[in-house]
Amino acid sequence: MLSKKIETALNDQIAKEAYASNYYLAMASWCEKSGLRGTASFMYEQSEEELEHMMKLLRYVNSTGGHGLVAEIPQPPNTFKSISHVIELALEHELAVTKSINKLVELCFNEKDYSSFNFLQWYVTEQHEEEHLFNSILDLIKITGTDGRGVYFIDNEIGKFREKEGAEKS
Ligand code: OFO
Repeated sequence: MLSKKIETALNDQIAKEAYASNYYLAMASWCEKSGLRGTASFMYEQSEEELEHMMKLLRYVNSTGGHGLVAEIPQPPNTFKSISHVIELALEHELAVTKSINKLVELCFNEKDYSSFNFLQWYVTEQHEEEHLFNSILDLIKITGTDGRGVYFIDNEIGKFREKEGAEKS
C-alpha cells in the first residue's frame, strides 16, 4: 500500500517520463527533417523507451493501491542547432532524471517503503545505462568532429549504437 506522499512522488515521476518521451520525440523529428536518419531512428527508439518507463510506473502505482495519473505535458523545444546539440541536451536531461530518481529512492527508503524502493532499483540501473550511452556518443563526436563527412559518419554510427550496446551486454 502506497502512502499519499510516495504516490504523489511516483506520479510526479510519471509526468517526467512522459515529458522525456515527448522531448526525445521532438529531437527525433528534427533530426529526421534535417536528414540525420541514424540519429532520428535512435531518438525515436529512446522516445518509445521513455514511454515504457512511464507505463511501468503508472501500472506499479495502480497495482499498489494508488492511482497512476496522466499529467499535462509541457511543450518541449522543437528545433535544435546540430547533432551534438541534440546529444548534449539528451545527456543533460538524463542527468536531471537521474537526480529525480535518486531523490525518489531516498524518499522511499526514509519512509520505509521497501517495495517501492525495490521497484525503483530498475530505474537506477536504467539511468546508469542511459548516461553511459549518451556519454559514449559524445566521446565519439569529440574524436571525429562534426565537419562535413564527420556528421555523416556520426549519424551512421548513432543509428547503429543500440545494436552495439546490445552486443556488448550479451
Ligand atoms: Fe526514463 O530513462 Fe532516462 O530518462
